[in-house]
Amino acid sequence: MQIGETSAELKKGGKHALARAITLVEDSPRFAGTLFESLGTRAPEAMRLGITGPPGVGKSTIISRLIPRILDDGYKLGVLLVDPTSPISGGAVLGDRIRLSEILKRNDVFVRSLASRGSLGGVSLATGAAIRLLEHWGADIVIVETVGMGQAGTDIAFLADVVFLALSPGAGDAVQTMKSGILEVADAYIVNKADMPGIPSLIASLEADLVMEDGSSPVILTANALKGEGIEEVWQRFRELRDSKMTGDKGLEFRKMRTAGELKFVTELLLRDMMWNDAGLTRRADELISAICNGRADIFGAALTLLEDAGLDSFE
Ligand SMILES: Nc1nc2c(ncn2[C@@H]2O[C@H](COP(=O)(O)OP(=O)(O)O)[C@@H](O)[C@H]2O)c(=O)[nH]1
Ligand SMILES: [Mg+2]
Repeated sequence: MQIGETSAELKKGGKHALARAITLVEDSPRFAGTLFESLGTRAPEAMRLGITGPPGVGKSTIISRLIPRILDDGYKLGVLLVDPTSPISGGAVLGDRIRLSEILKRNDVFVRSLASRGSLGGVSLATGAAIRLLEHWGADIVIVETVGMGQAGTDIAFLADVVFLALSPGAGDAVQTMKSGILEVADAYIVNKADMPGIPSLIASLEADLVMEDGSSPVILTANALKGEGIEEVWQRFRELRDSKMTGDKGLEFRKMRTAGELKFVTELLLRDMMWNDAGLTRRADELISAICNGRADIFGAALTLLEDAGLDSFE
């Protein structure tokens, strides 16, 4: 199918076209440009919720509980899982899983896994692009699940309006290694598996580690996602936090900061893609590699030569 046809179908709300479009941007960043050009004017922004945290704490289970709740409010919903190890229905109890699979057939919900391309839950170009494709498809809300621990995985803050960090007892040790990383980019915390022992001490260690800028206490919610308890609170708090963070001058500042990060990221990625797919530059690189190995050139000199050949020689 042609890109033009795919984008027309996608804008009409076609789930197959949306899936095809996401595959296209995953497979080739270069085609993303053509695709977005054919999609035309910018789609309205969705409300974006990031749910991150160590593996196994119940992120997917929380999301599988949020899906019917959000649809009940009449919103069109897109879910991206940058964590293929944990399918969306993986955490749900049997009866719910059957019900969820029925729900996922609806036209107002779309769930898709994305490869994290090697980085630990790190978001790829495809994640940002897929969010925008979901917006063109008409999503009001987009949820992104990522694996986030310590310094790794903080990129989610560049894509989501509000980030919830999910933890569970047993992942308590993880809190110690999370300082100055994912712990700080989170807007709120979900302590999941409330049915298990160790909840109070996990909350206490979180509170001890979190000093909010304005002296207020951090938002720490508890949930038992398996039973669906605490999910309503997650949904309500998301909307409150989103409203306060994304409106007014502060919201505009945040959007700019976020856009700057993403623009840089995408530009660098496209540059890399262009350079290493250029036959002339690849040949030149091969020559330079031999020269370096033979002691006739140094790495930095060779790199600058490549950039010069690519037309990027004006370091001012
Ligand atoms: N006891 C208990 N187990 C849960 C709860 N929520 C999720 N789980 C289980 O924890 C495991 C990991 O859940 P999953 O949602 O895949 O975690 P993720 O890796 O963070 O996405 C699954 O076996 C779930 O059934 C909960 O509230 N209580
Ligand atoms: Mg998961």
